[in-house]
Amino acid sequence: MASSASKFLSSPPTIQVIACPFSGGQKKGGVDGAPIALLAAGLIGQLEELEWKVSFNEPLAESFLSLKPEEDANIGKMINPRTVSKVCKEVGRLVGEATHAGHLPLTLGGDHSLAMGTVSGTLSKYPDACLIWIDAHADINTPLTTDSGNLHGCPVSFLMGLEGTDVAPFNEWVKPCLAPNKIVYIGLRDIDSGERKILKENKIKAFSMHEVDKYGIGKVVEMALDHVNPNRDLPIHLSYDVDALDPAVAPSTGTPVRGGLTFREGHYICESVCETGLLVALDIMEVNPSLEDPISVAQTVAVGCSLTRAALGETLL
Ligand SMILES: [Mn+2]
Repeated sequence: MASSASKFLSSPPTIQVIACPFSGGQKKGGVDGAPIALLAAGLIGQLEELEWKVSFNEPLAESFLSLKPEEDANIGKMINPRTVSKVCKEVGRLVGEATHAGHLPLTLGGDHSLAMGTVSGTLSKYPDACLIWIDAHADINTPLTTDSGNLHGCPVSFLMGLEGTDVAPFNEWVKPCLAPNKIVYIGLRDIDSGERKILKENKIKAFSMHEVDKYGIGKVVEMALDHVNPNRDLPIHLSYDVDALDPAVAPSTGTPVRGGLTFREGHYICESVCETGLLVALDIMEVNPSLEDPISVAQTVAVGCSLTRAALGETLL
């Protein structure tokens, strides 16, 4: 039986793999190929070797994942709003189902807009859970502050119910469920000016690469946990965007930014969260197997798998 399983899960500890081949939260094709690539790299067998029971949803059907462009015109600046809303709502339902069954949902994106669904699903079961967001970006633009209109840059603002997010079709199902003191970021280094203001005004805790350099990753993870989980007794949702890693480590992703986490820093975060025994949900987002040469793609997919294993019990010794 998986020794890394958190005390919140039922027995036998079970991972529910939710494969979301979805790219509608941003403009580059290919991120929808990530779940299949991660699975083809042997991820399920690797988790079984860590002694988890693994159940697997059929990937969300292609027909479900897009609308005809004429059916999904922009709303304000938001691109593909109806599709993103519909897909995230369904992902939220699946994550909610898994968590209520006492299983650990492992959501394989897809782009990071999906976290609107995954975090909603986790908080429906564990309203006191905290969120650890590993990313180069804060993903906290609102429909009012976004420049690009890409909803993968906005999920956190919807979860918090910030000004501008009370908008159809999202307000038909997204509940403002995340308090600003329940999230912590690690890895940030590319923040829009509107986001910088939001982070400041809401006193949201963020450890950028500057703090990683200054304190080292061990201290940063400890301070991050101290902020959102001071007594180490609350459930943790870990939402991991592989673009937090340096492009030398994870090159095949849609919005790479230089100066990111090293291979070990990236894995250390996962190992430390696992060691808390509090992990209840995991997202692995933004692997895009179509952007780079085959070697870089294989490297990025392999890192997606190894981060997942590290969060779910793999240790170096
Ligand atoms: Mn992201």
